[in-house]
Amino acid sequence: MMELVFLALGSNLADPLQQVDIALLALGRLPQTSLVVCSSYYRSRPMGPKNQPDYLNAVVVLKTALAPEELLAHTQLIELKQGRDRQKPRFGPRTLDLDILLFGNRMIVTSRLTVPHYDMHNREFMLYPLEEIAPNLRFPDGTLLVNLLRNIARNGLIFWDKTHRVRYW
Ligand code: A4P
Ligand code: MG
Repeated sequence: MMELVFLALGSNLADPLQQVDIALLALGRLPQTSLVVCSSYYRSRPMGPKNQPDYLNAVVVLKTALAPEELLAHTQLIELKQGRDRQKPRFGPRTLDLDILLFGNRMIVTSRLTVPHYDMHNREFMLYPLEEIAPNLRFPDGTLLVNLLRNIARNGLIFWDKTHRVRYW
């Protein structure tokens, strides 16, 4: 069975634009998986320590027959290949972060995976890109994305640059 997955991308080191472009290519090549759409690229203020660069954030939709933990293994491998250093401090800068936001309508809690993402409802850099590609989105608990967005300020969230807009595959 193919499921729709929403994945968040974040980068604020080593040329974020290139990091995210390369990650999209890698995601498009995953087994039993296809890319459906990617949001615009956004520039966001760092959450956590302020003495780090702005982030490039985006959200993509994948269609996959992989199991959730199989997909996680693949996304972690992509992070590692792109120079991700897991020793760095919590909320610190990173070359590439791939977080699974939603996996179909499933609620998953294992030692390795919590889906929906535990903090997405507080993060403007996840919710606004989501709104761009799935304005009518409803979460597994019934919450509507538009209702979450009412309480979340943009906090300086802007487009990364003029040339990046939604792309469909
Ligand atoms: N894990 C559990 N659930 C999931 C999931 N839904 N998706 C586990 C992905 N992984 C999940 O992740 C730690 C462990 O979480 C994994 O081993 C996996 O089994 P990680 O990627 O190694 O650690 P992390 O992402 O650095 O976690 P941390 O430190 O909690 O960082 P956050 O919460 O992801 O925040 N500011 C802006 N503007 N934009 C950003 O994107 N990102 C962060 C990182 C900080 N500030 C930011 C941004
Ligand atoms: Mg992560």
